[in-house]
Amino acid sequence: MTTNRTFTMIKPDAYADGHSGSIIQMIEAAGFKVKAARLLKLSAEQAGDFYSVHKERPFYQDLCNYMSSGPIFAMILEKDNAVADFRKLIGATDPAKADEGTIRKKFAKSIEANAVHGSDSDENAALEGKFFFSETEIV
Ligand code: YYY
Ligand code: MG
Repeated sequence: MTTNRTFTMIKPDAYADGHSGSIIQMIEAAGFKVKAARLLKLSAEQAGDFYSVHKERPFYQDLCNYMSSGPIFAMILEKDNAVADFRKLIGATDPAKADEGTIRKKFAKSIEANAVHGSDSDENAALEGKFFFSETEIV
């Protein structure tokens, strides 16, 4: 089912460095509406659950430690073709490969501290949104 929604997190470094406002500005300027938003700090266990699809990958433990190292800004976003358009807006996972004008090109520090998360499918967008928000928190 296509919902025209995606899920994003502003990751700990980008939040700590004070880039949340600039990142949300880029998101809104690209036509996304914020439907839910929440600032929180994940436990290492919650980060592990969120990224469990990567649990066999060599970077998994570092990623969980990083994602639980400080506050993150979680949001559900809405726009036509949200998942694909948001992936375009954030750019490649590795900021060295991200296109000019993308959020990761502008704010990512490394492949791990790459500023933002973006869902990779409608199915995952729905699951990831539910991980952080109840239906009543989506406005
Ligand atoms: O969806 P996306 O965030 O672009 O990349 P994924 O392949 O799903 O990996 C999730 C997350 O893991 C990535 O944003 C940073 C981290 N990571 C890493 O630290 N080192 C890698 N070689 C690949 C990914
Ligand atoms: Mg991914």
